[in-house]
Amino acid sequence: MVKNISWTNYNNFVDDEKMTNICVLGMGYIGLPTALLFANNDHEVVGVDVNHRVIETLKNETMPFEEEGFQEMLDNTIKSGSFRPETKVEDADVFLVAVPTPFDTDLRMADLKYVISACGMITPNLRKGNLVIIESTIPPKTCEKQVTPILEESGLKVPDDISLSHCPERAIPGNTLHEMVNNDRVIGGIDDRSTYLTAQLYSSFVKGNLHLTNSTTAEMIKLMENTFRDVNIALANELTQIADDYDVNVWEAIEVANKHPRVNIHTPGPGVGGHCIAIDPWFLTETTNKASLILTSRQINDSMPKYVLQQVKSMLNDVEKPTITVFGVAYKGDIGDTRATPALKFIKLAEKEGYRIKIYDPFVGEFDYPVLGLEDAVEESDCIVVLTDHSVFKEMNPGEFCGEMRRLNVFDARNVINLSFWMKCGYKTRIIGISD
Ligand code: SAJ
Repeated sequence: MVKNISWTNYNNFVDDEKMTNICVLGMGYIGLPTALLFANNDHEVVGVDVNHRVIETLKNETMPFEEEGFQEMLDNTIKSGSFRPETKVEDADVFLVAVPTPFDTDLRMADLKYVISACGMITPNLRKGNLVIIESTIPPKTCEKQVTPILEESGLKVPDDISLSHCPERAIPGNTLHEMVNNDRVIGGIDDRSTYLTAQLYSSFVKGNLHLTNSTTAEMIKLMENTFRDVNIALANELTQIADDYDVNVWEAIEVANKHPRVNIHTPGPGVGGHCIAIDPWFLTETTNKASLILTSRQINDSMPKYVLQQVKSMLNDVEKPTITVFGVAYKGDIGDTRATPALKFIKLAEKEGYRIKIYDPFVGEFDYPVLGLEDAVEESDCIVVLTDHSVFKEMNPGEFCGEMRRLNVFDARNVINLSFWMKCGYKTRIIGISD
């Protein structure tokens, strides 16, 4: 049963355990911020990654990615010695695994190779009394069935000698620091002692509530949250297509429907990207044959790049081999992350139609296709297609580059552009979910 933390109960299980030294495996978007927060809150943290380049970058006191607030924390904790980046696992009181869980696209299930390998790296350093925490997103029963046997290769027993918990991260990229500190956390131990130890540890920096449960429930809760969002976005995307048939402005309809106290329809768009929302529903459903709504929602969201392309095609009927400029390939606004971005599918489908593609994204450096400066990207273009809700697109004045374009068309798959600016310049405009 999920219960709020009770420190009375907690005292029955935990007797001032020493949890000062933490070894965090995986210095990515979650592991590194988590390591820095512990190091900033009275722990001695070793941050381990098998990628030597990442460790070198950290040793030079540079964040490998941008997230507000963490550069300063890295400077301070490296200087004070409370955070040390290393390539090898070291003895510790607590081992925290925050490595990626890739999606196996052929099998449509979680690929646990990094979690398994990280647990294997810990095993030689395990001592009686250690706590192991898995933060990586994992399918239900992974702690019990996959992690426990690996840790027991040490000769120690889970949970008698080693405590084990799942404590999924729930912070949103772009606002990681605020959400890691202020969001509620779910903590699920393999037994009560594991749960309480983990709660004690996270209470050093988490200001939100700690919800205590068992490991399998925690694994499922994390996947349910992201699946809820995926299904809700799919509903918005399906309603958009239905509204188009009725010539209804779906944005207005959703806004008014959401005034109802118990309705909260999400926002339609060109599809769902990132490493979480588009993937976690597959982790939840990989061993069940009872999922239908969840899988249909995945299909709807995956079909959105095609829907956007159909709309763009209808604007360019009379143009032979059009050149289109994609505005935004990041999977969402104001970040440079392109993991599983729906823009990639849109671009590949458009190329198959014989379109020439140019890309502008002020946040993205590296991508599967060249990312150009604004002027190059719009030169001789027949249509701009907005796929990401970057703030810069909201106030962009197209007057500055009208002259570079061959034809003045814009399709906005995020409903972010300032229509009056574009219409004033003579653009033919279309927005997803708003019929002509
Ligand atoms: N999107 C829509 N319509 C919406 C909301 C989002 O089309 O109404 C699209 C976005 O454009 C993006 C994708 O969905 O392509 C996912 O973006 P997101 O902002 O919904 O989520 P992520 O993947 O950045 O982060 C999610 C968060 N989960 C929830 O909000 C339930 C975050 O709290 C999790 O920590 C993160 O997944 C994770 O790591 O699991």
